[in-house]
Amino acid sequence: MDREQGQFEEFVGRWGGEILKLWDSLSQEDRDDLTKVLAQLPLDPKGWKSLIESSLDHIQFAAGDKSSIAIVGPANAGKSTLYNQLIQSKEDRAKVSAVPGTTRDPQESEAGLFLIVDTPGADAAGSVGVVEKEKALAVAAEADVIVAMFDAAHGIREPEEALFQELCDLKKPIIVTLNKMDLIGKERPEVLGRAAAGLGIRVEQIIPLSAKKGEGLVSILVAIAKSEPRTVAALGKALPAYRWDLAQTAIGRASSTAAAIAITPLPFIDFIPLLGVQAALVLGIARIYGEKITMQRARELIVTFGAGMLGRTLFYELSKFGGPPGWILSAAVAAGTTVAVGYGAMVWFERGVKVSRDELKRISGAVGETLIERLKTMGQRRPNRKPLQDRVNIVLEDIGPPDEFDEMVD
Ligand SMILES: Nc1nc2c(ncn2[C@@H]2O[C@H](COP(=O)(O)OP(=O)(O)OP(=O)(O)O)[C@@H](O)[C@H]2O)c(=O)[nH]1
Ligand SMILES: [Mg+2]
Repeated sequence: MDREQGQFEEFVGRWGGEILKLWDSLSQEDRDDLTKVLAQLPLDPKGWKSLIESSLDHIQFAAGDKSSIAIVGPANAGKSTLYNQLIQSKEDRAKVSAVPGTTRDPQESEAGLFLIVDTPGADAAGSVGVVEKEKALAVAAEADVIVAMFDAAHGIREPEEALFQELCDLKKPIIVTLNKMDLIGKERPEVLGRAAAGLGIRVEQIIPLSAKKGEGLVSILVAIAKSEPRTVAALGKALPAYRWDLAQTAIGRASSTAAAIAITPLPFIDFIPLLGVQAALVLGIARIYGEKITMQRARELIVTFGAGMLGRTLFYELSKFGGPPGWILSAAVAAGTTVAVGYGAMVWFERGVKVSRDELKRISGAVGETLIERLKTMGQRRPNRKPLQDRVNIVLEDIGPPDEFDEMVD
């Protein structure tokens, strides 16, 4: 066995099934690429651990292929309405009606992405209700992600609580949504608060929705993408209209990961893992746009965008900003360049054009400056990775996408 192989085995041993599955799913070419990178890294368990923890979910986003999302909830909550909003093919449309219990069997769209399931509502009685609930739970148990939908007008009562508990027991990522919010007036906060209390979760964990009006759809998709990064490529494929939003979620995620990696003291040169995250981001964005590219190609694109130069320029520019602590500077440069690379990739795959270096410089500069300003409150000392990652995420969400890019896709 050669040295690379041995290193990889040890690496896998530590991180178990997750990585092994991912490794199996890669092409030989990608494996060779990765092996080359691994061979350059010294085997320091501490370095590995923090690096892998930071980037595992991001790798999953780039390489994962999960695609079944079950919409589960009491009868008449609006599950079929949401399903219809999300699927493309008109022939697959589910029947929607005011009569509870309209959907009797699980149905899937062509992409195999959304399974919709009925469960008996509060007033369901007799054997039909029980059978349906069993069908629902069986489908939910097979799904990669569960969207648990409740009815805002009906509220959370004992049967909903019981259903939610059973869904939680499946130990899958669950997105909770409260539908028919259009029927709720100014008592919105109370309705959301009561629902959260009834389900035993925080208000922020509930996504308010009006499936009928199509309000809140993006929030649901983004929540799915965040809770199970391995669904992102499938979501992009099935829902082209939302690719832009999905790609942005991916950029936010990669950039905060990049910031966290940049402040992790690693016994090797930090551009290697950073480049890895950026390559994974480009790969992931390509997959959102339905294009399969190799790791090698992703790296070539990053070079095409001029990211290396960007990092150095940005480092120089930002260090002039009142001499921020080193960790802030590293985080800002890493996140700023990753955002720029991500937007470069988005525009590349969406429109087939290359964004100018000046434009990328402007974007990374703006993101970097804002981060320096906003991270100062975290103090002089280098924080832990997770709080930093969370903070960077919040700042990036506040900044939003660069205006020009929004115009470009309109
Ligand atoms: N006001 C309002 N009505 C909605 C909304 N979503 C769905 N509805 C209505 O609620 C009723 C039930 O919708 P469906 O989509 O059939 O609900 P379901 O959960 O699939 O119902 P079953 O298949 O019977 O379990 C229909 O009359 C829909 O038009 C919404 O966001 N707002
Ligand atoms: Mg239905």
